[in-house]
Amino acid sequence: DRRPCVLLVFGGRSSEHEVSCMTAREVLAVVDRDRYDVVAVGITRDGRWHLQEHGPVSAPGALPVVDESGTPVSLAASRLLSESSDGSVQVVAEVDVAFPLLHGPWGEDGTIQGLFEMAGLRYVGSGVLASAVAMDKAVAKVVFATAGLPQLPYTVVHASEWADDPAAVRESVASLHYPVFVKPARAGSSMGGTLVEDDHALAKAIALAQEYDPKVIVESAVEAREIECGVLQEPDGSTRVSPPGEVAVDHGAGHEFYDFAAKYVDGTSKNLIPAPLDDSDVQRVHGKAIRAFDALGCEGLARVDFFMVDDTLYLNEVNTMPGFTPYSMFPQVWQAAGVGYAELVERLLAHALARPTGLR
Ligand code: G1L
Repeated sequence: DRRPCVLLVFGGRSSEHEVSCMTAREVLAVVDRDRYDVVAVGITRDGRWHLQEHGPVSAPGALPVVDESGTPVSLAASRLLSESSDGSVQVVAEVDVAFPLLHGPWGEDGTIQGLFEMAGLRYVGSGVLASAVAMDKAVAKVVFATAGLPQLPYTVVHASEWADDPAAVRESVASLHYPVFVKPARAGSSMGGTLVEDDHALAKAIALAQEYDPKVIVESAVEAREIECGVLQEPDGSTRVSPPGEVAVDHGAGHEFYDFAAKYVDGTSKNLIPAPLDDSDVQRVHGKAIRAFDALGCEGLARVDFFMVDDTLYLNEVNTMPGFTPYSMFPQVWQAAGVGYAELVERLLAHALARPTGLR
């Protein structure tokens, strides 16, 4: 009988359009064509869907983007459709499983999952609720606290509070003790964040974060190791946790973040995999990672990030759409567990195909 048809969706309206395109190239290169048919659809920055017969395109030396010369398509239930200029509609593919390589930083997350739910289509990764909650760090923190997961002290700054009573905001931030880290509550990547040493620099940092999201998080900024681990769900619903990895933070020249090339292109960033931790710490990371995964109701996969201060592990965040090039932390920690990139893609598809549609 026919092979299951995988719909790879990438690009999109987010600031991570090119990252998504780079990731799509890598995934397209490893999907097993003996087991799956594959159709790729790119979403332009303004939201139009185009068939990508040759994958994302790029000029030499430039980052890849969606090929806008591809046939315009739309999704109707599990059918991918194209419309001719005379108005007639063709079925491009009967889709069995969607693989969304997308990420919406303005509260959009969970939206494409909602589209797939309404279409009755299986898809890779977490559902509507877990995707949306994981994207909103302020909401996620409430859920984690209820699950008994330790977190660094933080406060949420709503736009109206900051506008109406900045003195009260300054006071609650001061009670966290400086330095603090100011960041947008919902943002795809590390954009819009500032390390703030004292009260004088707070207003500028909040204004920057508000360019990305009117809801802002201020968090106590302590020197900490950054420990991350991968969670992968088997088709039977059981979960596996990878060896933890460690992000090597450059405390030197104010490089709080890696540069773009190190993170996505050549893998020269200094991740330590596995993280140098003793067995009991690894066990604690694993237990908290599963608790966090379950607290949000994640499905398929997630990367769970921690801060480690002395011996204390604080949950930082859960990423339901982690960086997914072969150089990203999530594929790397699974590589360390003996699960290579192609096998990782295969497992995600197998998990998604084994899942029922509708209420779970
Ligand atoms: F579908 C998965 F597997 F859940 C999934 C979806 C998206 C995994 C990883 C990602 N990541 C990305 O799409 C991105 C990091 C390239 C964002 Cl633009």
